[in-house]
Amino acid sequence: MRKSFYNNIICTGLGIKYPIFQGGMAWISDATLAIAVSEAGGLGIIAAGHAPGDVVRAEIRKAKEATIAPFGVNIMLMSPHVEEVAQVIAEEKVDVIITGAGNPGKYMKLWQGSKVIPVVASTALAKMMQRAGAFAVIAEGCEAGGHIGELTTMALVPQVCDVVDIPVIAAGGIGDGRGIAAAFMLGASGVQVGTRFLLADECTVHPHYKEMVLKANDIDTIATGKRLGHPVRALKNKFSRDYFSKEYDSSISNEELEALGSGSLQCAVKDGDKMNGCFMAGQISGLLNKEQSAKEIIEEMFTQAEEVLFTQQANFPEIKTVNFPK
Ligand code: TUI
Repeated sequence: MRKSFYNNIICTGLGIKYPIFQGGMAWISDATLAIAVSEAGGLGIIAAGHAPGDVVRAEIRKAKEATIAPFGVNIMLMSPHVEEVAQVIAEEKVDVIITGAGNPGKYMKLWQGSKVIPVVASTALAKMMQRAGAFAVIAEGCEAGGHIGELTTMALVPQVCDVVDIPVIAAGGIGDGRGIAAAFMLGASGVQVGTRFLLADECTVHPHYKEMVLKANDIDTIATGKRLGHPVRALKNKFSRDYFSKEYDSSISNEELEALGSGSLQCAVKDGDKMNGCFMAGQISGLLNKEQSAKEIIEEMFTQAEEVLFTQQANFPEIKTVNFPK
């Protein structure tokens, strides 16, 4: 018998081959990317982001037509269209509903036909979600791109694992097989990966977005938006540096700051405007250096994770075999 990640609770519960979710990235994770990931054996996720209900419904129908594999929809709870999107995903009976940027408690009843997996940034919300009937939770650390909480993945995941009995999926800072192995060691049953899937061939972002992620080094992301209570991690560029300095400028009002941010993500994704766009991406950007198909990404990550955990101790260079004298 060989040890493997497959057929664990996440794989059997959701009907997928690999316990990996593709992050639901606003404006980025469309049906095309979700289909590719689900066809490759992961869980593809369509991000509703700020889109209205009819747009989300069209993406869901597109995915249903293209694949019989399960897929999920991520609803961003700060969206101006949240009520209508909540209704659409209930009507469409999607397999998995992921929630982000808030507490989905009031929708749980409406979504009873689907498996609900909320993103949590604290143990308190994780416990509340277990009580509310969530199938699992995603514990996302602040290494992640986009909207983030306070805690790191390393600190958050084991603490969440200790307070819930439902499966925990780790997210934030996972970009290769070592990250998967580490997540499992912290007690996770699966991983969610965003930034690496930005570089998937099937990801339809503007080529400048991919170029920026490929060029990024370890310290090239910054968390802005703390003053307004909604921190967002993005690549450093003119937009994010300006925004960051304006947060500390008392002559700028909160309304002005809010206005400055609006439309900036779309500007990055659709126009590829390297100066004025908000290129949301995680701290793991610095590790990523190639574009591949979604299938290659998943297979390469799990091959490496298996090597690290099950085959070669050589991958842990500081763990030595020693013969102690008797
Ligand atoms: O939601 C995300 N990441 C996102 S959403 C997004 S769209 C956006 N655009 C412009 C400005 C702001 C957002 C881009 N990236 N990740 C999931 C996530 N959820 N991370 C952290 C949380 C979270 C934080 C606090 C979830 C719940 C929470 O608690 C709320 C409560 O009421 O207890």
